[in-house]
Amino acid sequence: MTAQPRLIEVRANILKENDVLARQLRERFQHAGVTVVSFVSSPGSGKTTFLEKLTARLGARHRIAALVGDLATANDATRLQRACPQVRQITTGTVCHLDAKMIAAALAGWDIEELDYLFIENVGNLVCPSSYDLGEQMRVVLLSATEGEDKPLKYPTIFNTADVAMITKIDLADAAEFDREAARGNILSVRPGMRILEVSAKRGTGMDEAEALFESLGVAAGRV
Ligand SMILES: Nc1nc2c(ncn2[C@@H]2O[C@H](COP(=O)(O)OP(=O)(O)O)[C@@H](O)[C@H]2O)c(=O)[nH]1
Ligand SMILES: [Mg+2]
Repeated sequence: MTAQPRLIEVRANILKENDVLARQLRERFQHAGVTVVSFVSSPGSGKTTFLEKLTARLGARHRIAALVGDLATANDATRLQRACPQVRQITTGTVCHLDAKMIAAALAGWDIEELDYLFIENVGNLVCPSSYDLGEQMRVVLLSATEGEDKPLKYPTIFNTADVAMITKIDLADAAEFDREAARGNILSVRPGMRILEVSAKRGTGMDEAEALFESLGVAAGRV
């Protein structure tokens, strides 16, 4: 029998280590009563814009914090700070995703027992983040109206590892000749029954429904 290439072995070990750490994080979050939601998408799909608007709404009634990941710069943390003062930027250098170890390190010094919600913006990428559990309770994958309807078919794994899909920049759908029904069909063909939201963070379209979803998540968990 041919031996497994070493690279595959190392990768399997890294993922296993991440899963163990993510499980510990999930237990810690549950124990602390904090609802943790992560957001994944390609760069520029509108994660930070959506989070700016969502945290402004939820922040009026709940204690919220955010972690944001990028290869470089603290731009997103600076943007989010206005609506969500408790925010930390994770800069990954050359790494194309966040992992459970980075989340655990970024939480150092925070009393998560004091939080109702923790939002995590992953590094913009439709590939790498799918393999890394962050201990979150819900993962939301964003697809903007300017990216094309076929992305769920090309990047099925990220849609399969997410719980909810959010079509963003819906205000640009007509200009981009974005076929909403085709996009929904593609999402559902990859992940039958997946909940799909349509939003425009700029115009406010769909934001009530999005806010209600996160409210219900906290209430269902008995946390807020
Ligand atoms: N028209 C429109 N533009 C948006 C919307 N949401 C975000 N954008 C724009 O899309 C660009 C990327 O948004 P950003 O939130 O930084 O995306 P991220 O990289 O996924 O965090 C920015 O120029 C935003 O102003 C939206 O709902 N409608
Ligand atoms: Mg961003």
